[in-house]
Amino acid sequence: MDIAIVSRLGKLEFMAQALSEALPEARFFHWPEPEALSADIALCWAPEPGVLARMPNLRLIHSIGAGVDSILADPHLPPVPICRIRDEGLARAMADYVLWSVLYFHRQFDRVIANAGQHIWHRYEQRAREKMRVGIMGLGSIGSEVARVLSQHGYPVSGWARSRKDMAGVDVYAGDAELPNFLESANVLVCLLPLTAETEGILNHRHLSMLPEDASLILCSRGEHLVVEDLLELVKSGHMRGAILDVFTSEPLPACSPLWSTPGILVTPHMSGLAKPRDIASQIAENIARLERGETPHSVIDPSVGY
Ligand code: OXD
Repeated sequence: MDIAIVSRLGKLEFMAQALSEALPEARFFHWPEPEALSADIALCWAPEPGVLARMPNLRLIHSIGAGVDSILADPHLPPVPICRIRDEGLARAMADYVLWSVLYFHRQFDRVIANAGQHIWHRYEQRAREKMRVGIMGLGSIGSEVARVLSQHGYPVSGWARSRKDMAGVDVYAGDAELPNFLESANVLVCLLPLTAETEGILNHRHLSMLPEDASLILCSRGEHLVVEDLLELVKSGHMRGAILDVFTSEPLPACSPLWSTPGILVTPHMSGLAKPRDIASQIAENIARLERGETPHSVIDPSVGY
């Protein structure tokens, strides 16, 4: 079994040990080593467009993350299954990140931390939890876990997805027609959408200005969902209270980005959910074993919808 690691980010060394332990029989090649082109399986993160189409023996493309947008960005993908990582640990880690972020705004740590920098002692009136409605965009495996954890903590939770779903304790809105009603009630908006042609730029002036006054944004999906200038304008004008941003179109976020220094905006380094290399490698190994047995691998995505 020959496995190619295909990534513009290099050899993905952090995965090396876990992969060789989970797949002891496999031989690994790193694109652009020429042997990578004969591989049976490609493990990818942001592959260079066109490379996968040059692999005639390819039977499976596997993302090493939950997102597949950087793979689907290749217009010349060969017709083989594409799988993603689906990890409870990752969903739980993202739920922790979102819970922390909601508490940060709810308990006004954003204001208190800014005041502390100027040695200002000011105790804010505490806002009732019931008045902090959290709106979650994207109700896949990660969004559902985040919704579950937040509602367990007593927050009113709404969710928005492409199609209707039934979720205990969550007011679900579906499709474009229900997006305005969903946004109008979200005091904290959490974006966990997959990146597709329909969702790119969805966090724009029109949609963000539908949020109630003083609302905040938590972005841990993809930087491409957000129109940065629109957020900056709404935060500076005071319509929005602030944002916690974990993902950016260019990572690491360049030092010159105004996001670093705009009051109310907190930048974190794409840390909201990091699956453990061993968990990633064992899912990949399990999917390869399924393929060998002629079974459908787990977490195959549908390229026509983008996730
Ligand atoms: C992922 C990510 O897609 O970390 O797994 O963004």
